[in-house]
Amino acid sequence: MAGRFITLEGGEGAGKSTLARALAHRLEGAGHRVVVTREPGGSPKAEAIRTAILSGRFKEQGAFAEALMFSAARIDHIDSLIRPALQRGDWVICDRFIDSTRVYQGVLGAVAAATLQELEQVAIDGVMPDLTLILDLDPSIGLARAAKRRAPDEAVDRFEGETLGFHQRLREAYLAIAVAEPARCAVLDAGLPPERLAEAAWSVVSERLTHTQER
Ligand code: Z5A
Repeated sequence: MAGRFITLEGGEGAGKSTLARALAHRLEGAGHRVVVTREPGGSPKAEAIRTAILSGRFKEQGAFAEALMFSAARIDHIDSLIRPALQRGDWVICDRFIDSTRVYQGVLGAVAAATLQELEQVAIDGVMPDLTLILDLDPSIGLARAAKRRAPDEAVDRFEGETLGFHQRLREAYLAIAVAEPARCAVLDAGLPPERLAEAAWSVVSERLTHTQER
């Protein structure tokens, strides 16, 4: 496809949304058209599924049911937003994608890797990220950031309410993906201040992707 597809991954409060905006700004400044989106969500149908999942309504049904819901949202998101944007030649920056399913439902939810792999292939139908930036952060810092941002009357979401041990295992699982797929993934130190993190991300993007699509 003509465009480039970047996904941002990492734990709660790692700074993915903040970095997505900063990267989009840099890419637009370099003359690219950019679509910033997120998962679960990114299209009206997928946003409706997001609301249902994050309310915790499917927790009782187990991790496999949640994986199916995330995949259903992903199929609509790809069909209605991501694939058309990439076909137009736009850059797409997506806050979370397949690695979140692998980590949350696979490693932490104990859904078999082979099952998730098949589900992933069906859901993405060939739309694989060109680059995945993994924002690595001590989970106690990420959770503190998320708590600070939350309004006093706002409840924690389905995953934020898990234990610190859960979030530590999540961090390790992301690092293992980066080791297994070095050509696609790059790990960034998400403990850096936002401007320095954006600079580090921009170096990776420039080095790995921009030379392949000068406008
Ligand atoms: N999930 C799943 O289980 N399976 C799947 O397949 C998919 C998702 C796709 C979505 O939650 C949940 O769905 C997610 C996994 C699961 N659950 N968790 N946890 P979400 O979208 O609501 O939450 P999130 O993805 O974790 O995003 P977040 O909490 O909004 O964090 P963020 O985007 O990484 O961070 P941020 O909004 O950019 O920044 C958070 C705060 O930190 C904010 O006040 C910033 O100003 C501050 N910040 C940002 N960057 C920095 C730096 N560099 N330094 C200091 N402070 C910073």
